[in-house]
Amino acid sequence: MTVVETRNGIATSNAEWWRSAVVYQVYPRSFADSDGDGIGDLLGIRSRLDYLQNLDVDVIWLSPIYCSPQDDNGYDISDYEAIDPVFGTLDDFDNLLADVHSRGMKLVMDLVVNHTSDEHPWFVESASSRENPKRDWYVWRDQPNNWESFFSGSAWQWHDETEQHFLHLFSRKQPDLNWENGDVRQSIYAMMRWWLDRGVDGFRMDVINLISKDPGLPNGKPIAGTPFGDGFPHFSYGPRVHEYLQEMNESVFGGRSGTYLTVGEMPGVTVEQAQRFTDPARGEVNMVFQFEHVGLDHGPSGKWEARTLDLVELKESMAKWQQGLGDVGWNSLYWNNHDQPRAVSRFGDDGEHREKSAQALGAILHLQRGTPFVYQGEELGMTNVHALSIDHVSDIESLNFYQSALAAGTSQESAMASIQRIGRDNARTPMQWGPTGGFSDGEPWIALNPNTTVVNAAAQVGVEGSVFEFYRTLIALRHEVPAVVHGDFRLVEPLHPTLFAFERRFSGTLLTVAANFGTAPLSYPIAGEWLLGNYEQAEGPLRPWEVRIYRQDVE
Ligand code: TEU
Repeated sequence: MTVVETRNGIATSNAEWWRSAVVYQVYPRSFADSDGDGIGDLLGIRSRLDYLQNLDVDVIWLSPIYCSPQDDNGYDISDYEAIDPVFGTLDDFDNLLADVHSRGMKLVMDLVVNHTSDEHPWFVESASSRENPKRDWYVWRDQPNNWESFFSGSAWQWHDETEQHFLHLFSRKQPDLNWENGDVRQSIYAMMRWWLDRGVDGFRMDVINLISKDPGLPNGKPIAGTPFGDGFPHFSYGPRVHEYLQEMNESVFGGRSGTYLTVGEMPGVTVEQAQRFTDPARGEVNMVFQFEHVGLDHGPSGKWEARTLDLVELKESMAKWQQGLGDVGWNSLYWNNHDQPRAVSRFGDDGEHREKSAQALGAILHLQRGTPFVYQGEELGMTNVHALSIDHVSDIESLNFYQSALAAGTSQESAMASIQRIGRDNARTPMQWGPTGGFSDGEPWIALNPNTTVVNAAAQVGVEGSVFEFYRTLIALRHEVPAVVHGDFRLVEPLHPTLFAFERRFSGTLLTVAANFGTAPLSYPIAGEWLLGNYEQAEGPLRPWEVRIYRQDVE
């Protein structure tokens, strides 16, 4: 391995550039529309690269842009090696990639290989007859088990023509691939190499801890009040998942001179499992997306049931992951993405203290150890939608939930309240470029959040004290202060109900980060020299949603 100086002046292996990088997630449908059809596209993204370069992010992760019937907004892929016409062409992609690279940034693709679309030629063949050579590429059974789909209802779909059921953990248009079949795996690895040959810099791997299932596909424990069982223990972290990831890593990245970023999305992953997945010595993935902190406000029956978020639990969870992946492995850091409600609405205060709380959340995340991911609009403090009616809901998960909740006797009001609180459309409204939107000249595919009049990029870029400029400073700190990247982590005052404070220590430097997650003045004296804050520098108690960062030299 070559040893190089990174821009923060620490000698590390350049193969590990992702440790000091900040990733920006683009949800292409909703980022920027160049042709006025109301749907964002590749040319739109290309026209906004100045904005991303100004923010100083290192990597762009694109949610899926492949050919797709768009049943799940592109997470249902019908051709892995073609761009959906709604987003552009392969030429547009190559031009975008070249522009990203010429600006010193990198680009990471979404890899969705737990399932394909039912319109993918592989599935079309597989479904054509029981004798077809690709029959075994998907999971077919005479009898379904009792697993429930993530998107409500049974995880099995009856297929009339060939008189068997097929497995779909997500929508019925997303049949699960059978990873036990070696030809399936080799075809996926070949496709990944095809993208690397085009020049991409890595992959974000969709639900990659679900690819190996318990081969017997046993019933799950019955879930009270439903006809279903909990299949999760049988379809996640299956017996061959490590073997598959090692095989993928070797077959796809082995022998290449380039170095790549890989992040596995892993619902339900534990710290112990994540250690194994991200231990560099095992050659699987660089980091995982874990879900613990975004599950703390879920009730016993799941995400649609509200539970009050407790700051002490949030701190405990985050500290656990910081410690657990401190010596071996690596963390990803995120507050939100295209599946989660907006961070400031969920963890902060999106009313009076929207800007301060968005900044405090930014600091708390970006100053932890790991690779931070910014979801488009988070850097502006974009919020949930709030006034949404079912006629305007677009997301398949929310629509299916609404139907099944009503069928089970839930009131319309209560089902809508759940969707407004935690539905995925909250994150998917168009990027707010200016006071009238600026996303598209046409009618956007999903309505803009009306607060674009006040919450928008034009009002923030270059404006001192804005959420955007604060994020820019946080990203710069990661690039410039080695303790941000490499420092160890210690939570202080773990039981304090409104203080979120921690220390990072590295090579003679101690950083202290302290935030007031409330509005009452909070005394927490910190030693050292002032580095950054989201208010005018002052002594005395922390003001509402104030965050302060101090630096001192230590032994
Ligand atoms: O998400 C997987 C996942 O487990 C959840 O976040 C899921 O979206 C849902 O909200 C559970 O309640 C990934 C993608 O990020 C998501 O957009 C896709 O819909 C899903 O996989 C299927 O590809």
